[in-house]
Amino acid sequence: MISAQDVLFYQNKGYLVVPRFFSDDEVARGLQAIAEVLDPSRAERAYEMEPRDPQTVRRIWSPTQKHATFSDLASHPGLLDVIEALIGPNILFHYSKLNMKGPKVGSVVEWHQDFSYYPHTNSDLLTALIFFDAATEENGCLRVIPGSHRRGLCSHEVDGYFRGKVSEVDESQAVSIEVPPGSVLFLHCLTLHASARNGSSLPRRTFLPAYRAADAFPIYFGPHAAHNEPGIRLLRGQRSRSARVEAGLHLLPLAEREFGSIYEVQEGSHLTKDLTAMKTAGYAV
Ligand SMILES: O=C(O)CCC(=O)C(=O)O
Repeated sequence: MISAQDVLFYQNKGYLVVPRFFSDDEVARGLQAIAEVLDPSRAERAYEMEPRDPQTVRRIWSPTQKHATFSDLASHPGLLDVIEALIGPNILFHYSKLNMKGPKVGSVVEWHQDFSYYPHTNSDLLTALIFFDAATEENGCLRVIPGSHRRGLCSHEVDGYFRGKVSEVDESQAVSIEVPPGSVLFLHCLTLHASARNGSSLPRRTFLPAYRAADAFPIYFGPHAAHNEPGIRLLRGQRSRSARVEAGLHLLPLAEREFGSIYEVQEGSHLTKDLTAMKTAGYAV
């Protein structure tokens, strides 16, 4: 469990790192589950490849629906204890994804706030980034701008359309999240974050289950957000009979064309791509 000081840190900075939260055995089970999901004999190919190296997977969509190890990790009681301390007792599972960040190719993720992709009535949403490998600057660790969640939602548009990235960020404020395997980063949905290309010979595989307070309801139902809703599950506490609403304007992620992942909309490859395979596989941003 975390301390009152940890909760204050999260409230002030918009993130919290718990090093070595999961044991080496749990990490090994996660890596084994990745290998099983990617086994070529499996009929379902629910993943996205690196454009620069079409043999390398960059993203497994909805891993909690593909392997029990991931749904068990996402509902791990110790993890939920931390989440309860950060967003309250009534916790919904929102969606999940797994970023592979492969050696030498692992794609760049540009600066963004997760909330821009799926605005809700309030901002008690967070993602737990569970690192299966050591994360270092060399293999493209996550970078965050501490305190940026307190400055509201930035525009993520280019030429009047949602492109899932913020162009003006003061990178001198950025902190690199370098952690050993098994560590967890709890990330507020409004905290600006990014990661560089993996230039190293080591992978940086990260499982990302996302959560929200039960009284946070989606206010945007475009394709890349609405497909998560059927998978919403109550993990702890009670469902809410009312929506808690934070004042202010919520920008909506109105893209020029539907997209399958954060990578595509940031790169602009969604403007030309055939998205049929992603729609059938149940993708997540
Ligand atoms: O794994 C990363 O480097 C970035 C994760 C992220 O921001 C995302 O997938 O939305």
